Amino acid sequence: MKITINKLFKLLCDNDNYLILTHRHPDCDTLGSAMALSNLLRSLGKTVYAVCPDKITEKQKRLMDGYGFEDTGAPYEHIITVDVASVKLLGKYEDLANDIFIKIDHHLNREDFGRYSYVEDDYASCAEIILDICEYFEKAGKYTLTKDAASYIYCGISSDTGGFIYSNTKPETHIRAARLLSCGVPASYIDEELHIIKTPDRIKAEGYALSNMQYDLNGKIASVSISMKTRNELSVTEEDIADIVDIPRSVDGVDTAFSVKEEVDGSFRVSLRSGITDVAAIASAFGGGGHMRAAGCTLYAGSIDEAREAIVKECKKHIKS
Ligand SMILES: [Mn+2]
Repeated sequence: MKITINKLFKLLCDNDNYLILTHRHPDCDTLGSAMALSNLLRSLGKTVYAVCPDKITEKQKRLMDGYGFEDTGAPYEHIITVDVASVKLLGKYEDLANDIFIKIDHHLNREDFGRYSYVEDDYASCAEIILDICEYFEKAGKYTLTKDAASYIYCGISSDTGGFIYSNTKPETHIRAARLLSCGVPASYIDEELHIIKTPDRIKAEGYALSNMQYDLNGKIASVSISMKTRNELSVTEEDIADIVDIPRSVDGVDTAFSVKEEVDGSFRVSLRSGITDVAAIASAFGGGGHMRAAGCTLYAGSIDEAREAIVKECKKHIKS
C-alpha cells in the first residue's frame, strides 16, 4: 500500500526494532540511505541495524564510517528496504520478502512488495527520499540533520548521479545537495573517493577493457566481456571491475554500453548504460531491471560470448536507428 510521508512519519514513530535491508551488488545509494535512516531512527531512540546481502567494498566501508553491514543476527521486529527494486535483489534475504514492513524506493521499474511503500520515482536517488524524511522529522521538531547523516545522503546522491553528470540530475538534486553541503559534508572528498580514486588493479582492469572493446550496430553498441579466466589472469577482484561499464559508455557515438562479467557460480552479470535507449526494458527481458539509462540483469548462458550475443540481440530491438 502506497503511503504519504505523514503516514510514514507515524509508522516510524510508533514502531521499533528495525532491520534495514539494502540491495545486492550494493552501491552508495542503498548503503548511504540505510546509514542516514539508521541515524534518524537512532536519534529517535529506536533500535536499528542495517545489513547487506553482499560484502561491501573497502571504499564503501570507509565512506560509511567503518560500518560493515554484517548480519549480527540481532533480533528485529520490522523490516525496511531502501533502494531495493525487486525482491530478487535481496539476495540471501529474499525469503524475508513477505515480511517487509516498509519499502522506500526511487526505481521506476519496481516490484510491488512490502506492506507499506513510500516511493518517489522521479528522484535521482533513494537517499534524497531519506533527506525528505529527515526534513519532515526536523519540521516536527524531532530531529536535526547531522553532518554524518548528511554525508551518507550525499554519498547516495553523488553515487546515483555519477557525480551530478547523469540525466537523472535535476534542479532539485542540486538544491538538496546544497543543503547537505551547508551541514559541512566533505563533498570533494566523497566525490573524489566515488569517482576519481581507483586502485592500481582497477586501472589494470580498465586497460583490459580499453583494449578489448567490442562494437555492434555500427558503433552504437559498445561492450566489454570479462570471463573468470580473464579475471584470474589479471588477478582483479569483483570490486576492481564493478563499474567497468563506464569504459564502453565513454566512447563517442555509443548509445548503449554494457559489460558482461562471469560470476563465480557460472552466471553472467550484465550492467547496461545508455544515452537514449531504455535499458531497463532490455534488462527486464532477462528478469533484471533498473532505470531508463542504467540497468542490470543476470544471464545463464553456455558461454560469455553467448551471453553477450543475447544482450546485443535484445539491444537491437530497442535502439532506434
Ligand atoms: Mn538508487
